[in-house]
Amino acid sequence: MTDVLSGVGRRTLVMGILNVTPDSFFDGGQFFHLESALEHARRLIREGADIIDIGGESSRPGAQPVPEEEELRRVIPVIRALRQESSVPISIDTYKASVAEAALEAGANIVNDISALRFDSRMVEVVARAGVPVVLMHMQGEPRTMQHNPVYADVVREIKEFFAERIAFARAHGIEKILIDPGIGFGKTVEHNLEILRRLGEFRELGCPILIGVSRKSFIGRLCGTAENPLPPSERLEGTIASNVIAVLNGAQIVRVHDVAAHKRALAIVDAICYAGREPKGGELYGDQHKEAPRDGREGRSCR
Ligand code: 7PJ
Repeated sequence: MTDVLSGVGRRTLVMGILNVTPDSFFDGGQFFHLESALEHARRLIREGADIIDIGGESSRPGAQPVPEEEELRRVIPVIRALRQESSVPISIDTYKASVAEAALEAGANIVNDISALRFDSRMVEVVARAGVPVVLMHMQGEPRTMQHNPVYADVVREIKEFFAERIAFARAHGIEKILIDPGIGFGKTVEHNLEILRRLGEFRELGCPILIGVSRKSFIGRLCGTAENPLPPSERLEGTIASNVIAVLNGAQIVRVHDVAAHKRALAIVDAICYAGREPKGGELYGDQHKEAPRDGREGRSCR
């Protein structure tokens, strides 16, 4: 397979979420069994997903860790079966090196690590050896406790410093294809999430493609409802699209979503406006990462 992310910088890529967990907050575990997981994957592909992100451990706030054998039992059969019938790029959403390794062996093409290679010391070697792209996501704390009073002096500055260190670490171990993700909802208040989306352009200075995951997250429920009575996840599509449009305007190149069809339509418009007649620039394609970094991280896309 050629570079699975060759579209980056030419249009916005859509990563479709496939949760293979009994406790996933939105799909409520309905895709836990192999056949229903595959059916959902097929639907995401039909709707135009550029990447399928498969995860076997819920990382929603307060979630308990899943034992390695259970995570393997959930995701590996799905990856193997999906790879049999489709060449769609598959990313594995895990922070466990053994799960990433087995997933890559079963046909996955990208490692999406919410811990940015920190939780499992072997992960960096697994990714480096496979030569695949990695998503480095920022999180303050750990899923079980991360929403207990997260504090930052300057949320964007601190996440940028975190990325600078993590990118250097990954490169020092021979990883070349690096995506960054500020980790919306992972140890962040509603205000932190909003500030990250507002100032997302500042992350472009780091020279790595930016991935964003806002899909149906709780800040949308709170803003569309109230803190005491948030809009439920099933009602958060419009807020999700609004957030993703802003993220793309501010430099996100990949959006991680539950609702692929709706985003393909919305992004057809956004991309027609923002990507028109535009060649990929530095920081948007691998290999160009050190060339022509935007001088002012606050500047928007070409449409501004
Ligand atoms: C994210 C993720 C995210 C990346 C989850 C959920 C919680 N991976 N895995 N970015 N979120 N890279 O989908 O609500 O935001 S699990």
